[in-house]
Amino acid sequence: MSMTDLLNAEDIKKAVGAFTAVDSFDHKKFFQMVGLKKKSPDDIKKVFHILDKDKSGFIEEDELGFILKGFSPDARDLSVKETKTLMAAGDKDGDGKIGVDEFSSLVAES
Ligand SMILES: [Ca+2]
Repeated sequence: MSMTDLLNAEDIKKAVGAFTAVDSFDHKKFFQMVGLKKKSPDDIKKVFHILDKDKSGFIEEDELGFILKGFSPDARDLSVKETKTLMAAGDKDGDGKIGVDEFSSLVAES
């Protein structure tokens, strides 16, 4: 399963292209633009598992920094500031990583 099996390649390109400037990343707009918000709960979980590169069941801070690359290999890394902001938005229980339910909530809120 790859990201383009789940999301439209053109939408991914546009969404990644909208946040090329450092510290411009807005996860709410990004999840809308990339088409994730419209997807079924199952598909959102599939996207989570793609972003969980080491298959730990969580998106840890280092994986979160590479979240854009998970959508498009040539995308930039998030800055430390963007990564921390996104972690703070997604990590509801404060354990320092994002689980599948937290990710689904984060998308639903966007
Ligand atoms: Ca992980």
